[in-house]
Amino acid sequence: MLALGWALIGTAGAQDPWQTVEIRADEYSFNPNRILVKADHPLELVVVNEGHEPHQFRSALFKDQMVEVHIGENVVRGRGIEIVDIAAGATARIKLLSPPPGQYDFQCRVPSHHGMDGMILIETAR
Ligand SMILES: [Cu+2]
Repeated sequence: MLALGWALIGTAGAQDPWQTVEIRADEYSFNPNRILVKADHPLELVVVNEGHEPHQFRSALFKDQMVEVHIGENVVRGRGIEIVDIAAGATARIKLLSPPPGQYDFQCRVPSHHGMDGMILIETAR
């Protein structure tokens, strides 16, 4: 259960629903590649690798944040996770409890994967 996964780093308020955004990766793009969400509300990025090659989801957004990444049965939780590697056919669920406002690039930097770029715009909630 989600709540258990977050138990170590605090619990999102019951009134604070998750913002879930699905992003599909393939050769060689992310779709969508422009994402708009609200700051300070829990965010789950579901990155689905629909391609035939491994892809990455990298973002400076994760740099100073506590992030929880689920890929299949594997869960990694920590601060400073900047690169999430996603095998062909796999799905990574990347969770942040309180995304900070700002504009954050994301990309895949596997050599020759040019064009796999995008942007997450996190707006201050009103
Ligand atoms: Cu790639």
